[in-house]
Amino acid sequence: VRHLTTQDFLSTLEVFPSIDSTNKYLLERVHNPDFSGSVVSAEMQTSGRGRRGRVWESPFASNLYLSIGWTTNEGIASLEGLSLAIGVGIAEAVESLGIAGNQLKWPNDILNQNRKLAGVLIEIGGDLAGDCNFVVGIGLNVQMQQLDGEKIDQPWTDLSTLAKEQSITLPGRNRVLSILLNHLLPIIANYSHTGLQPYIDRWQQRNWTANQAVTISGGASSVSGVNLGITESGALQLIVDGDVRNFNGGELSLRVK
Ligand code: BT5
Repeated sequence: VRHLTTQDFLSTLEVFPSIDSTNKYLLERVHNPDFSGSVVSAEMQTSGRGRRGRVWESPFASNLYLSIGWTTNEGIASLEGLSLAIGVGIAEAVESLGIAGNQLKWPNDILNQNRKLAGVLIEIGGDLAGDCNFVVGIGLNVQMQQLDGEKIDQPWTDLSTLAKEQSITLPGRNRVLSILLNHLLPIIANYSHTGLQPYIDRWQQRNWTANQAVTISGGASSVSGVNLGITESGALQLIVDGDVRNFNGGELSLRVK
């Protein structure tokens, strides 16, 4: 087993004017050593993807659509909970711009005052017990343009709106990208040593709907309970009918009850 280091990343940085999906592009190539550790971004995506076949609206300029890909022989288990740590990294990067009030919605959304600012999609290929390929995809709204109002079926926001609301001057988008990478690459490179542990409190501090009644659903079934936040392995913990129960997995979605 060889541990990753930050030097294993940013071997290449590709910027596309337009692409179908930065995640798709990198997932198809990351097994090739030339692509391990690479970062791919685009000005727009024609089929930006979310989880479970959902769409990530990706209009031209000036948002960030970005994927970070690498191979590892440490197996999939070494990266359990990574999407939660990535959420913490994005929230802290945004806060370092001076923007307050970010919240994390399990498992993978970054919200600000109940509006979605960013989403994370981790995709995995290869041999899950051994050599596997990881792609972390991040969509961060910087200045949403050219989007007809009804396209996104939930409240959303972007950094420029938040900056105005909070009377902050935003740096340029390329600077935002570099700040984001400076937060995320060390998290990813060190994750197989650190695990989720250093991120749990930082996640809990930003837990959207902490101690509130929520419903989680997956497919046809749903469960309601009080949101206690995350466990050591990144499961969501709810009090359901007086019992503490843990819910795992990327197939579930959370909403306010
Ligand atoms: C996500 O999925 O939040 C993961 C989004 C990951 C996007 C990045 S962009 C770079 C890389 N390449 C890709 O192809 N994807 C990744 P999910 O939790 O399933 O949320 C999807 C839902 O978010 C949609 O159903 C809408 O409700 C909402 N949504 C779509 N586009 C949005 C946007 N630009 N801003 C805010 N919310 C959006």
